Amino acid sequence: MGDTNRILITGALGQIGSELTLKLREKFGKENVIVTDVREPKAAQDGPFDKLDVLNLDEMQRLVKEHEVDTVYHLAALLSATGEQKPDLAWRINIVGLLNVLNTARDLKLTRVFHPSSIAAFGPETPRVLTPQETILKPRTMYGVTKVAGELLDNYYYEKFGVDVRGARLPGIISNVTPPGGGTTDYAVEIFYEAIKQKRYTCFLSEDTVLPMMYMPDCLKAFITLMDADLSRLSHHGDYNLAALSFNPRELAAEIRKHIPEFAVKYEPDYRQAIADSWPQSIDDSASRREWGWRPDYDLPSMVEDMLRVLGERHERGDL
Ligand code: AKB
Repeated sequence: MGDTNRILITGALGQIGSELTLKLREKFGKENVIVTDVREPKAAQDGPFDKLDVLNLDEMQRLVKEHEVDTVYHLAALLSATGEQKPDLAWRINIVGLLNVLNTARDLKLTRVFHPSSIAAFGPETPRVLTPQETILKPRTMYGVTKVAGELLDNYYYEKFGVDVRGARLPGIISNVTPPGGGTTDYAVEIFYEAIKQKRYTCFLSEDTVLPMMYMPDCLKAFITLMDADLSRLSHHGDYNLAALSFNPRELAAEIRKHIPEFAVKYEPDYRQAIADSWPQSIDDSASRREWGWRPDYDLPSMVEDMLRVLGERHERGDL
C-alpha cells in the first residue's frame, strides 16, 4: 500500500478497531489514522477522533474530504447474536453502512477499502470441515445474510466501478484489549477473563461445539498483508477464506487448565448454540495462502499462553 497515507477506520472503538488503530498508527504515524465511531471514546485518544454514524453518508464524505482520506477500514457492524435480536438494525448498519462506504470510495476515488466478511456467511448446507473457498452460502442468521450480501456488493463495486475493496471471512477473534460484543464466538474471549478473575466460567455453547478461531495478532497481520498485496495476484475481493485455529470449549478449557489447574467450566447452551451449529468447524484457506501469502503464527497452546500472560498482568495492575 505504498501510496496510502491517510486512513479512516469506522467502528474503531470495537474489539478489532481498537487494536488495528494502534497497529496502523505504528505503521503510518498517528496523525494519519483517523479513528471514528458512533460512540464517544472513554479514554483520551492518541490521535484524531471523530464521531461518525456510518448511516450518515454526508458526514462520512465530509470527514473523508476534511482529512484527505484515501483508505477506509470499515469495521462498524452488528454481530451475529445481536443481529438475531435486532435484525432490521443489523441490515441497516451492515448493509446501508457498507453502501455508504462503497459509494464514498467510488465518488471520492479512494485507493482502497477493507471490509471484513465472516464465517457467518456459511450455513447448514455448507460442508462443515475444511469449508472450501467456493461453496454454498445460505446463512440462517441476519448477520450472515448481511455478510453474503456484503461480499456480493464488494464484488459488484470492484467490477462495475473499480473500487479496490478487500476482505476475508473472519473466524472468531480472540483478544485481550477490548472485549467483543454481541457475537457467538465471544465465549472464547470471556472464558479467559473469567478464568483469571473467578477461576470458573459458565459457557453459553456446548462443550463439543467446534468453531474456527484466530488470535488478534494474526487477525491484524491478515488485514495488513491483504491490504498490502499486489492487486494483480488477487482473484477475490471481499470474500477470502481465512483460518488459524479450530477447537471446542472443552479443548480450550483443558488448555487453560494447564496454567490454572483449578479452573472449572459449566455448560449451559442458549440461543447462540443454534447459530454456532449452522457454522463450519474448519476452513480451507488455501486461496489466501497462495494469492497473498497468508500464514498464521499462533496455535492453541501459544495463543492460550499469551492471553493468560497479558490478562494476568492486567489483573495484577487492577485493570481487568
Ligand atoms: C460472531 O460471532 O458473530 C463474530 C463472527 C464469527 O463473525 N465473531
